[in-house]
Amino acid sequence: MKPLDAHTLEFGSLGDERGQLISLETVAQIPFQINRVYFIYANRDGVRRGFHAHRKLKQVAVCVNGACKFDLFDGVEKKTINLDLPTKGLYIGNVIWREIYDFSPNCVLMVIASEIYDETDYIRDYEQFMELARRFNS
Ligand code: T46
Repeated sequence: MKPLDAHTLEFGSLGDERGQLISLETVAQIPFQINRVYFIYANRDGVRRGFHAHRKLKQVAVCVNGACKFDLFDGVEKKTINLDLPTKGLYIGNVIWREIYDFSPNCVLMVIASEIYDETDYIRDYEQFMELARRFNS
């Protein structure tokens, strides 16, 4: 059985007397070629997002401001990750169901992606996800 393909990453901050700066580069900090970046912010109170997996896409999520939580499930193993620091990233491999919740009012969630946007890469149907996950993750 494969372990759940998601883990946290620790980013070094280049701080000086003026403040902090974090640089994220392909390979050095991000374990794939970066092809897209998007931001999620101004979420309504109590909202949950995600509810899908990806066939091919790999991503790194970072709360550059505020905090939120990720529930991850590969069809066998579950993990909950609390993102609450700009120095903490979450790498998520493919065929992993994700739900994102507990967004703080000031949360800005930056997501770095390995591919450009492609709706056909999404598995939004839970039964379809479970069927693929059984083959892919066990
Ligand atoms: C993920 C979690 C963490 C685009 O047109 N381009 C894009 O790059 C993205 C990410 C989305 N969209 C469109 C698709 C929908 O019409 O924006 C709308 C909202 O996207 P979605 O409902 O997929 O948002 P979330 O927050 O449920 O999921 C997003 C990402 O889509 C997903 O890959 O892992 O954030």
